[in-house]
Amino acid sequence: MSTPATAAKKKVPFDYSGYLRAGKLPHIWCPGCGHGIVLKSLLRAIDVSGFTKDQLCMVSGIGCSSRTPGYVDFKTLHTLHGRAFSYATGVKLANPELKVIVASGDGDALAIGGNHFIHTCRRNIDMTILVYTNYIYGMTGGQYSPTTPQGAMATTSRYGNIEPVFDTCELAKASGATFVARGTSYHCQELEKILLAAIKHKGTSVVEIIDQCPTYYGRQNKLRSATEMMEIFEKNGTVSVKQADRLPPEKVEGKLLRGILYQVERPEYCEEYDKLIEKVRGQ
Ligand SMILES: Cc1ncc(C[n+]2csc(CCOP(=O)(O)OP(=O)(O)O)c2C)c(N)n1
Ligand code: SF4
Repeated sequence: MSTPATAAKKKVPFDYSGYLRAGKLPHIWCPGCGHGIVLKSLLRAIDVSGFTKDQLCMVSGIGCSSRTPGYVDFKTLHTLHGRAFSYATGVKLANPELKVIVASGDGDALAIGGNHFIHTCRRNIDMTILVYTNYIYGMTGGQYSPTTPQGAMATTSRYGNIEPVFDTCELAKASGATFVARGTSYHCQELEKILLAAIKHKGTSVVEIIDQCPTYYGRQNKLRSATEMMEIFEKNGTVSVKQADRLPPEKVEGKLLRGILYQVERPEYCEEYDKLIEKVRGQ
């Protein structure tokens, strides 16, 4: 199989097939959906991470983004809406040697699963959480989610959403996550690097990924194509942390920051649990 590095050197495309379950394809995603782009960035990151397929476990709840584990040839678990973090915690505690990756939509992670999300971050258990922010509930037909912008249309906000949004990254940081980052489906090579750093981090790493749902968010908000939606991520919706440092504040205001926003070291939950077992056994 060609790795991203060897593929680039040989000028041949990276071969994703070794990481995919051919029998599960074609995937369910609509044309133009961002979730497939994110999967490709993730697989390239995994390829350079050094983790073998058997060392990885991908867990999800329910939603279009939560279908991702079905397509990858790792250990996988497709669970209940909003409960991926609980299952992932169980997997990690039972098998601390596994690298656990959670795929969760903004509805799955922040609405029905919001409580599980904050407590997972608080524990700093070693897992990588991907929050797919497409501003809507995709799978169930376009209801508004905790990240739907104020004023935006959804099937449950026909006159515009009046609810303020969650800042996913601030929420993760405040809850105790030790690695917090943001990327987009437009900046897919940058996303690959962010995901690699997140996978390598020990503790809870949260990566918010801004991606597009052209079918429900796009159509209801007069964004006529996936390209138009991704151009917003590129042109006026986001700015990288590196660029932001060099720009005057008025050019950064109102934009989402991309890149690694926060990283610290703190005791990891499974290790603390093991120490406790040793202590109790020694008494
Ligand atoms: C307990 C429960 N409540 C509601 C649902 C219906 N449901 C399935 S997916 C979903 C929302 C998915 O949206 P999101 O998590 O943002 O992911 P996306 O589809 O946009 O990737 C809902 C409400 C369910 N399956 N189970
Ligand atoms: S409904 Fe939206 S999120 Fe779901 S597959 Fe289609 S474009 Fe993607």
